[in-house]
Amino acid sequence: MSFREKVIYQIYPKSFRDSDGDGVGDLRGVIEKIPYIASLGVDMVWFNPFFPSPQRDNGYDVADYRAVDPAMGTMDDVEELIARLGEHGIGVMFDMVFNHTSTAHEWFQRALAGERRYRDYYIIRPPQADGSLPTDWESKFGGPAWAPFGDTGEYYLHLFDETQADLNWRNPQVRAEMAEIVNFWRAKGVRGFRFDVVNLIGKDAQLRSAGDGLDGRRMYTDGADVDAYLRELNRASFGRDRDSVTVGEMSSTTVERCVGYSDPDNEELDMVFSFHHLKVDYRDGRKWTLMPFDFSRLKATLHEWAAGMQAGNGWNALFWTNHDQPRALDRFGNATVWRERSATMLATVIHLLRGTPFVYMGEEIGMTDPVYTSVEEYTDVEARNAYATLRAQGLSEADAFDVVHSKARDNARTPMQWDASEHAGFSSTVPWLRPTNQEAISVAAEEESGRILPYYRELIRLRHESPLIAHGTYEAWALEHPSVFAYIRRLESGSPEGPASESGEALLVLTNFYGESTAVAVPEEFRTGRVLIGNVHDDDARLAALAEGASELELAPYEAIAILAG
Ligand code: TEU
Repeated sequence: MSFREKVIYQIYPKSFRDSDGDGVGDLRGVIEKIPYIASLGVDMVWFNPFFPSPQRDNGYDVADYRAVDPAMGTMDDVEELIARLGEHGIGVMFDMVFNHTSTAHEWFQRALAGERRYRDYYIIRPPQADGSLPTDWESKFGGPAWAPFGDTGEYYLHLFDETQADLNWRNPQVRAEMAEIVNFWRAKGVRGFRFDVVNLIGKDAQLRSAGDGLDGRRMYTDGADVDAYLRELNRASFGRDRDSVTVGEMSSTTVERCVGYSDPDNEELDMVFSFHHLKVDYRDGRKWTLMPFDFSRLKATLHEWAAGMQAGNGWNALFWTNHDQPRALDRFGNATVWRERSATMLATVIHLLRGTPFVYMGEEIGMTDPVYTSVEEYTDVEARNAYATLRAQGLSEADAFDVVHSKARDNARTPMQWDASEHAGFSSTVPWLRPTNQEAISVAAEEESGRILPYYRELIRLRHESPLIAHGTYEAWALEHPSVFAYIRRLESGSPEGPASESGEALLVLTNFYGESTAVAVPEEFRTGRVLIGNVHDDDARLAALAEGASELELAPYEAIAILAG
């Protein structure tokens, strides 16, 4: 099965299920929940890092790529997990954090101890002649991107936390090490690999300052060498498996570069995560601000990426939420009045688009951001730094709290809500992050009478059954509509996966992003069509009106409807 036909489920292991009562999720907890995962119908599970780590960035500070953090389990547990998921035909995707290691990694420690070989694994520079830092680059988590390298008087680069030292990919030994790590996991049956911020591995060869008063990102993002490094990694590791599935996380990138990374002819990666559609509620492009989302920008961005990637033969990973993003329901839907409707609408947008859908744990039951009342409840290094910065900029405690409340990555990291019990069925004790509304939102409640979970199962089934959804082309529709996002998918009868019927197949997807009903034009070929899936169940009269000559369809609040051409 091609990655184009798959749906991938993301599990944040720290928050999925705690099997041993320490308040932190673990691999045995995931094993317990395999029947649930299998019931979703997903094809692969992406696990956030569970490798040994000081946990300064929740596992993205890896101290050993070939072992399991004792708090998460053992190597036996990983092997059992891979085998047991495999019995259900579900593959695993591991998170390869290859732009940087933890400073606790043996390589960094040996570099600090003066071993030349390992010093060359990192990016270490003396200060400039005037004593200032080597470049003007800033850390993504705030502050400068350089920290003192022991007492040598030199500095090492860290684009993220100070304990996440950037690796020197110009060094062929580093590249060989990374390929060997992938091969270590391939030998254990791992076929999926997600590469963390992988478009940052090819920094400016001379490591120059950007000098633009910004954060320096143009000097280290999408560098000229990234493609060559990816191709080399592909050939030396995952490219040897016909059934591998790879996705690169691309920070601040462009459609053009992502076409290059994911065009199969280039033999780099299968697909990319990009984030521009999740920045439409950033004021002036800055994350730690408050702003309602800009719908016209959201549409323009989704369209640009769908059309642009198709034109260049690239492939998108499709997602609304992950462990770094607040819950989409709170950003683009209405989590209070229209929770079920807006959750299923958002799901429809992603699952029927051209690309491979990713479901982030809890999204399929309509989980929302936690309702915390104190900044102390936020644990993430980025949120803590941001709060301090906002306060230093003069924001009141209340205003700084509001920003953190809506933007913190902790929002997506609260425990999976299995049932309404005190600790949400996640743990027998107080979890590391507190769930706040499991009485209303849980797997148990959804299984009993919810609408979101069955809808996700149906969307996942459709991706498997419909070559039109997996392989069809994308075409914009009603791009100027102020509240509807719409598109058409087509599968020509001549195409390899094409339908038997001579005319081909076509699907119209209409989604209303607002709580008021609105009318949208329907192209003639769909007026006598049939509904493939929708989240409002009184279609009949409206479709009859269309068949009798109406040219518009009235969409209910947050309605999603997909119509197959008749
Ligand atoms: O994230 C990369 C990244 O730059 C962002 O998602 C970032 O966390 C966010 O924009 C800050 O506002 C990846 C991982 O997904 C993330 O969890 C890690 O913290 C980061 O890399 C460093 O490894």
